[in-house]
Amino acid sequence: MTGVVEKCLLERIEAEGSIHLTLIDPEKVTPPQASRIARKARTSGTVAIMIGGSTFVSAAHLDDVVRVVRRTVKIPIILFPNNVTGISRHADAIWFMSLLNSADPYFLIGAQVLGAPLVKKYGLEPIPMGYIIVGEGGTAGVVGKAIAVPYDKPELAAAHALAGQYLGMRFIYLEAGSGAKNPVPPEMIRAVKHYIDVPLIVGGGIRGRGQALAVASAGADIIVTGNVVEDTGVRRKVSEIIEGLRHRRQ
Ligand code: 1GP
Repeated sequence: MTGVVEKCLLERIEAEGSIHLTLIDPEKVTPPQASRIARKARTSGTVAIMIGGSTFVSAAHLDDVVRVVRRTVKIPIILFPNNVTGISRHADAIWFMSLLNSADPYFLIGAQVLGAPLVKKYGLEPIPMGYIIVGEGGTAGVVGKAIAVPYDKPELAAAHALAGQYLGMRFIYLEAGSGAKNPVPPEMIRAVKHYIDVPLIVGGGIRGRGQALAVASAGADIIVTGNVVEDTGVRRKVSEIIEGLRHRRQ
């Protein structure tokens, strides 16, 4: 069943072609910083705020960050958990995700079994998503014990993505790893997009307008940026990236 946050994402993709989501890593920010980032990103045109990171953060701090973002902006807040500890009752939705290329069953189904009852108890909207780590993979790749798909094997990424779709996942995420030197290459995005019918999310290493435009032009429906919003100049950076997406639509 499609919930309100998922509907909002789908409608915005339908209307705008490619949309932007801002990722806030609770580990890297204080609640006031998170509030500032969310406000500026919202003003710049980001559609929703994702909150999550690859390593450990206390439940209390995560709750504080989600609460303050909720007070600051009216756009959807979607959790992006790396584990059961990434679930907060104060968000609207959660990427209910499986790391499709993990060698560890915990990240394929174990954490999901532990987390599902909490998602229900907190009334969070679960959005099923297949997560695929590619290229360097970064911290997410190490923590998730991923066998990262090399950038020069787009057909392998496409096979993972299609398997995710056939298993019922309603979004597919190609993750280069936060702070990746190079974002997911256009050839890989094109190959995946060619195979699947569900929306494609791409993130990791996207720092500016040109990269956002390349990723969107290759077929990404949702672009996620995290690192750039942790630096100064959030509004300028996010505006520039969204400007890149608009350029593609013209
Ligand atoms: C990481 O894809 C996201 O999970 C965002 O990556 O921090 O490099 O923007 P960046």
